Amino acid sequence: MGRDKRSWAEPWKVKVVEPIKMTTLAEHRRALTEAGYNTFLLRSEDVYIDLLTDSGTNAMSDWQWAGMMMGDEAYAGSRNFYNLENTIREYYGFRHIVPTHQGRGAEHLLSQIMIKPGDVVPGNMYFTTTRLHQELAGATFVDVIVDEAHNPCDESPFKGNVDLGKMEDLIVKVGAKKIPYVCLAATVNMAGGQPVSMANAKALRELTAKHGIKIMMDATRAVENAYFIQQREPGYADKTVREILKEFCSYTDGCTMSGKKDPLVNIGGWLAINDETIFEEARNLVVVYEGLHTYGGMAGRDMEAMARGIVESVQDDHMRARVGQVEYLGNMLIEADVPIVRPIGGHAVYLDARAFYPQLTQDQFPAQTLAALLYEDAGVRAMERGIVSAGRDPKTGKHHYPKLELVRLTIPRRVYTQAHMDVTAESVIEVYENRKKATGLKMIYEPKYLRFFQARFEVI
Ligand code: P70
Repeated sequence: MGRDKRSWAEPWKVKVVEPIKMTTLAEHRRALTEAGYNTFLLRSEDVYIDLLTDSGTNAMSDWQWAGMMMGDEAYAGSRNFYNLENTIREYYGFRHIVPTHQGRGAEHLLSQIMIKPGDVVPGNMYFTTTRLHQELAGATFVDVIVDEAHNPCDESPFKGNVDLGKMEDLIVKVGAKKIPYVCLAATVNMAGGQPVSMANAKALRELTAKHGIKIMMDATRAVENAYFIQQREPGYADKTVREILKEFCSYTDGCTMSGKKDPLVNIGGWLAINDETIFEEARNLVVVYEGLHTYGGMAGRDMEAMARGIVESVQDDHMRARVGQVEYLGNMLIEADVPIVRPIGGHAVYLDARAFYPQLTQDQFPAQTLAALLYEDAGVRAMERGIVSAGRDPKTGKHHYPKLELVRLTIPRRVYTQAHMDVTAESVIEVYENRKKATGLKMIYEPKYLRFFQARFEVI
């Protein structure tokens, strides 16, 4: 076998372990009822394998932990801030950095500064917090992702791409003045962790430049996006993930960032922007909502850990093992004919709940049902990404009915082993075999904002 054909394996070994409780079926049933069939309301202690999210659940390296001891906890001008700022400039290439406590802090600042009431913000599929901040600032979100993204079976390699035709039509329809920026997410979480190609980013840059529209990237998983470009896009196989990331960012004007994903930490984020004026406003506004502009809600040690995490995140071997583990789980499910979103995404495997439960209408919450049944079976916690997550239209008050009705098995970085993936696949396959028995759920409590976090359900 050629050296380059061999299996991936983690480029690290384990130094510290955290015991997990081995839970029972009776315990799952009790916990599930108490949590109102919402996996967000389960206690972590009641979970065996936690695939709720890859957000803030990363394991840090010894080098990052060593950095935690180097925290400069000065109120102003911490050396860790300058290290973080330089690292972001070097790896992502943006000029100005405003630190925030996490991604939605950056989304809040960006939306408040750039959006005027009545504006329109196009994006390659919505993300929950991102769209809400745009709406709270007075904008309407318009989805301009390619149609393939809405079809779980379509195998196109770049299902995160922006449909440039939809984008042009929107510019003609509402006028460029009403579009402060395009929100370009790479990868696209709600589409199944699907990437955007370099060619698409470049073409979007050319189109928006003609109209004076900015591109603000959601860079939360842009390193995973860069890895997919290396693997799938002609001309990039010999470039490093690090080089590809920087080129991709060069077609955009700035980014919001949830540091809790790619950058391998448990908390943190930032807003990056090349424009001087927007930067000055953001640096001013951050002191109102987050903290001084040299910490933005993070401790000095958090900023140091994130700076070091960025350096580790772009290593090719890290990315190969990271995405390799997600693909390992996904391929086991494909072999067992379990319906999942294809191609397999960067941070998660997405189960197609509509295909599991054709007997349920979308109002009976198929994905919420599947997430609950999966937890009941084996204590594996997943996340609903369907109608509950999509929420309601703020104007009409009606449910959004997303085409995708998914359950996300999200893999934390450097946390679980291949054996955990095996156990997870066995449980998913069992739940799939019992699919005819599912009767759906009824929502009995619905909060106003981001309802999926706190909603409660009962079995029908
Ligand atoms: C997840 C997390 C966070 C996120 C993201 C993208 C593409 C921004 C953010 C916000 C956590 C989450 C958030 C809302 C609903 C469910 C889960 N995604 N952009 O699990 O960043 O959380 O740091 O404020 O994926 O996917 P932050």
